[in-house]
Amino acid sequence: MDTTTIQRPEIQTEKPQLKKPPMYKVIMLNDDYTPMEFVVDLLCNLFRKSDDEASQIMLRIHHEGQAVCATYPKDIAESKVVQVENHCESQGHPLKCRIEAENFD
Ligand code: TYC
Repeated sequence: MDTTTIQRPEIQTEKPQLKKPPMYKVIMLNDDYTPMEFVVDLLCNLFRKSDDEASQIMLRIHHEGQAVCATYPKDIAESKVVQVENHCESQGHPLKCRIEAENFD
């Protein structure tokens, strides 16, 4: 009888490590000219906030100078900034926003 052992190739049992994409905060800045109602509408329409949440974020920006509106992967965060600023410019408002990397582990 042939007693040769057949060596099986190692079977990889570990799952491939799928990394979450780094996230970026969209931070909206205060100014003295953009109407409060316009900012609330913008937060509802572009960031899908409820009326209540949009009002809270708008007031935080107004009182503290800036606030985080939402976090997204980098390309989406950048495109939100462009959408916000294009919309504001088209309506004659100076509102600005910027992105900032979240702290990564
Ligand atoms: N400070 C503005 C006002 O008194 C309101 C405002 C809020 C403007 C948030 C910009 O990102 C902003 N009309």
